[in-house]
Parts: sequence; C-alpha cells; structure tokens
Amino acid sequence: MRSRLLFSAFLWIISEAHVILLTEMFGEIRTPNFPDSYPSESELTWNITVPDGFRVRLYFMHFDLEPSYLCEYDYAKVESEDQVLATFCGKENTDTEQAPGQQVITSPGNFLSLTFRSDFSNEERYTGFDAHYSAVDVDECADKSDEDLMCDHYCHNYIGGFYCSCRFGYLLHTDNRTCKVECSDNLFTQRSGVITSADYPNSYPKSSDCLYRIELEEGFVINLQFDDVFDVEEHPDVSCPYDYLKIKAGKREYGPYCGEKSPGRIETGSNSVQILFHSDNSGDNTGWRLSYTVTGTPCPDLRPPVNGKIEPIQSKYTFKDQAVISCNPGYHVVKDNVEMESFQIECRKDGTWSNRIPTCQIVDCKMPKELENGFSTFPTAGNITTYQSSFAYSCQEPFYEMVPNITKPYICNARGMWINEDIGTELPVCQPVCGKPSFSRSKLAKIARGTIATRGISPWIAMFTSESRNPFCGGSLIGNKWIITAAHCLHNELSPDEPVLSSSDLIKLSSFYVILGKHRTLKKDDSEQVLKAKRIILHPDYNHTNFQHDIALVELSHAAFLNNYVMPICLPENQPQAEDHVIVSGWGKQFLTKLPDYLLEIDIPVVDHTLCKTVYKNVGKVVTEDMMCAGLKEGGKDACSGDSGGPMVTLHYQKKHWYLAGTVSWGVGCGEKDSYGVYSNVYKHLDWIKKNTGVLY
Ligand code: 4AZ
Repeated sequence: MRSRLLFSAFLWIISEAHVILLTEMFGEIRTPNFPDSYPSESELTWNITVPDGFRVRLYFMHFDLEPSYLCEYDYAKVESEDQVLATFCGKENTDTEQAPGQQVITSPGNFLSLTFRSDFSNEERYTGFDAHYSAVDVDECADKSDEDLMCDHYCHNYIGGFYCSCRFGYLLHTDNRTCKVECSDNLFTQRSGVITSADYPNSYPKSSDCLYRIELEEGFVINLQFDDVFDVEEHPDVSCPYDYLKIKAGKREYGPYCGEKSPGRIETGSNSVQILFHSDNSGDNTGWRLSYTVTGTPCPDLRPPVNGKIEPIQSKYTFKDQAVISCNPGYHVVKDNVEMESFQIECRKDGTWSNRIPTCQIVDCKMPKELENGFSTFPTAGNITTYQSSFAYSCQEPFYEMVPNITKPYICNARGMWINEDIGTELPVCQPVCGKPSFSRSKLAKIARGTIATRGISPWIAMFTSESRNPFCGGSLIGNKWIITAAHCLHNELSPDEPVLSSSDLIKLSSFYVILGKHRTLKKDDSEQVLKAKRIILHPDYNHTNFQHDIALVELSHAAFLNNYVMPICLPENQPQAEDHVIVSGWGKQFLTKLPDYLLEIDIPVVDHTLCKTVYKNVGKVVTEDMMCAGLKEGGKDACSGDSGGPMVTLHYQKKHWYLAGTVSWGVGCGEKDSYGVYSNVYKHLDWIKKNTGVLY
C-alpha cells in the first residue's frame, strides 16, 4: 500500500517500512488524506532528527482519531530513542485515553519519532491529525538534572550546544567539563614546610594528578604529620577507587589514603618523599593538609676541651649542625700544632663529626725581646712566659736609664702579648745616662794655669790619636757611639784658595783612633777603650778658611762600653751666657810647647759675643754667630793646639747634669792677654746633631 503524504516544500522520504525520515529544522506531519478521513490499516512512522544541541518540539493543530480503550485500535505514538513519551487517540481526554489537546511535547534528545496507526475500520470517518514540529535550542547550562554532565566551574550556552570553562589557575580537562590543576611541579627543599591539597580548605580540583616532592640532602630524614581534618572521596566497599593519596619514600610506599581518617604521622626514614594525589572527575571534598619536618642523622655528644667551651650548647647534634670550639681567655685552640682563635666542626651525614675536638693550650707570650743595655727579670725561677705571667725590664744602672721610666711589670695578656700598664706593647729603651760623672772635683790638684783633671771627672772626653798614638784632637761622647769634635780635626791641610772640601780631603778612617776612658796623655790607662771610627760627618756649612761651623760627628764602629770612666755628655737645652763658667778639658799643649802628662782642665767664663767679635775684628778675624768665646781678659787659661774638638761643658743647675756647650775651635795664640779662645756653639748646631746621630738629649 502506498500512502498519500502531504509535505509541501519539506524533504521526506518514504522507506519500504513506511518510515519517513525528517531532518529539517521544522515541518508539518499529517495523516494520509488529511483533512479527509484516514485510510484503514495504515502504519506510518516519522523519525525527526535535528542537530545535536537541539530538541524536537511537537504539537498538534488538529487531532481526531478513533477512540478506543487504551488506544488499542487507532493511535498516534510519540517516542524518543528509548522511551514512549505519549500515546494519543480520540479527540478528548478520558479516564483511560489521552488526546494531545494543547500539549506540546519536547524530545529529551535531538530525536523524536511519531507513529500513526489505524486498524481495519474507520467507521466514523475520523479525519486524523495535523502536527507541527520545530527544532528548539537546549539551554544545557540550566539543566541541573545530571550533575555528572554539568560544567565543573563555568557553563556557556550557545544555540545548538554549550561549552565549559574554568576559573583562573585551572585547566579544562580533556572531558571538556571538569577543571583540573597543573600541580606536578611542587618541589620542597626547606627543612620544614606545609603542604596542602590544591585550594585547601576549599574542595580540591577534579581530574588532577598532583605530585609534591620533598627533596633534602642525604643525612636528613623527612617526617610527615597530617592534620586530623582529612577528606578525600571514598567508596564504602572498594579501597579508594576515585580519589586517593599515595606516598613514596625511598623504597617504602604508603597509602592509598582516602575517606575521613587522617594518615596521622609518617616517619618516612628517607630524605626524598613523593606525595601523589589523584582526583577523578567528580566529588566535592576538602582534601588534606600536612606539615613536614626534617631530622638529621645524630652525631655523638660533644664534651668541651679543658679550659674551653662549645657553642652552641645543644643536648643533641644532628646532621649539618655546627659547633664552634673556642677557649677560655688566656687559652687558644691548637689543632694539628696550629694555633687558632676557634675551630668549627660539623655533624656529617653519616653521623660522625667532621673533626676531632681540638685542645686548649695556654697562651704563651714567649720570651720578651731583649733590651739593649738592659735585662728582664721574672718573679719566679724558670722564666714563666704564659698567660698572666709577668716580668720587668731594667737597665744596666747607673750607666743606662730607662726611657720612659716604667715602674709596672709587663703582663702576658690573653692575646699572647706582653702588655705594660704605662706603655702598652711598646718597649722602653735603655738610654745612656749623660753628664753625671761618678767622681767629683778635688780642688787640690791644681797646677799653674791648668788643673790636672780628676780621673774620670770628664768621662765623655775622647782623645783622637794618630796610629802611633800621638794625640791630635779632643772630642766628646754623645749617646754611646757618636763623638762630637771639630771639623778641622778631620781633614788634611788645605790651601786657603781651595774653599770646597771633598771627601778625599778627609783624614782616612784607618788613620786614627778614638780613645775613651783616657786620663794620661801618652801612657796607657787601664780604663781606656780604643775604638775605630766608621763614619765622619763634617758640618755641611763648615768653612775651613774661617772655621765657621767648625763642628763634626764621628760614628764609632762599635758602641762604647759605659762605665765610671766612659760616659756621654748631655746635649744642651740652652746656651751659657756671658760670665757663666765653663770647663774646658784636653790634652793639648801648654802654651804651645809641651804636652801635659794628664788631662788638664780649665774653668773659664764665657765672654760677651760682641766683645769677642770686636777683639778679633781688630786682628782681622771674624767671629760668627755659630761661635762663642771664653777665657780671661788677663789671659793664662785657654785651650791650645791639640785641645781642638774637645769639650767645653757646664752644669745645668736644675738638672744637675753636665752638658756640652761648645767644642774647642780656634784662637789667636794660647792664653794671651786680651784674647779669647773661640768655640763652636753646640746649641746652634743642635738640630743637625740630633738629625744625624739620633741622639736627642
Ligand atoms: C789649635 O791649634 C788651637 N787658644 C786651639 C785653640 C786655640 C788656639 C789654637 C785657642 O788647635
């Protein structure tokens, strides 16, 4: 049988099995012959398919089928793919049958089928139906009936479909519905920390595999402590089929954990832990939180060395812990024979200390430096030089004195240094005592015009002799290795028209002796010290034609040995004034004739400079400012040939020491009336002397 179908402008296909496939977005479906009565024994099915994301909406504009109990004769049946949605017959609803009336039927999916059937008789000429369908968009976002099909975070509807998106920080899973997190890059390397499931305490993301790694150096072990609150989706019968937490620590594995029972404390015994948390695409659970701590391999207890300490003090030391060993004040750390302030050791991964504990040794200041012309005295025999021991310096008295004159001892301090309360770590010097002869003048031994000096009364006087021991000049000891003398004593004869002196004009160092401790002129004295010179320094302004700056310095090749007969004279702090008494000594000739047997000395007054200048001006000689004159108007007491360079001394009244006021230089004749001896003024040359000799007093 062929049915007559009306389908204006619509695509329709009649299959062999009287099935018509409809795929347009809307259309009209009528029973055969409509609006005339439909044929008997008909069966026709319209299968309506609309695109995905649409549903089919169907309603009847006209409906008139033969009514029958439970629509057993003629009917119109509406079905989805797997379900009968409605069966209609008659014209109006009864108790047992339904007619569509105003009802609009919407397919659950994008497919709907309508079947029309008539039995063998159409007695009352029922006219059938005229139905319309159209494709309608589905708002999938509004449909909350199936949670599993809903978007995890955001749902966006569009005509014919929908799509899901996720909150910031999430990724859409390949199921296009759930939101997962990228969480495999969590590395913890600190010695303690807190790890939680993502978004904790909010629900953890779905469809995610999160890996948390705790990595520490070998020698540490990691302990995990899960909070009591723990919530991971579980199943009452199957062990953690959905979401689970698994822990790997070295070769050990823990878990899977799920449900609400916290794993509590896990002492992993490993320095490397991996925590894997898997979630499936459903569920709404808060997850978990753990804090981890690390303990190191323990090292043996430490005991501080005798006289030392360990910092920090701990009841237990574990891997990586460091301890510094230092010593009490006055002791220092000694490790492998090396002294140090402190020593650090570290607890190693295998539970051993990186080094043995060093010892504390008492600080040793060592023997103090020797003092030239002095010595050190320790309070006890054995010269103890360790921490807090003491010693004192003293000088070879009475010929050397200590400068500065310290009275307190040196104490060995904690830093291994000898410290003096007065001068700290500085050393005193033993300075020759100057201008304090051990003997006093006897007024008895006077001889005509000169006085035989008391032996040792002028212990600073130096005798310059030729190699054959003939005395030719005098000088004065300053310090213990310099002689001040006259410049003219130290050079060979020069013609007056040869004003500039060169070093070749100096007498040879090997050609003379400097003898200290002398008393007798030509005979040997027990007290004499015969010394050689190693350097001659003439005053740079010395003028051999007029004896200006007739002063020179001679450095001895060895220091003089100071004793009662050999002792330096002091340098002047001022100069004597006219009429002041000075003493001049020497082995020079008496009245240009005879050498005396002993050292002679004279006591003469200083002469007014202007007077002296006038006296000499009259005989055509110049007395310059660097010269001074002394002697008697009546004559008689004077220096003479051979006395040159020798000392003119006077007593410092306050200090009670003798100082060098001048050196014998020149004169016209010796001891003549109305003439005076001329001396080089030492005070005027003081800076040059101090600078060249280093002698300062
Ligand atoms: C001399 O020839 C000399 N009366 C030294 C001093 C005096 C005279 C001569 C002073 O060394």
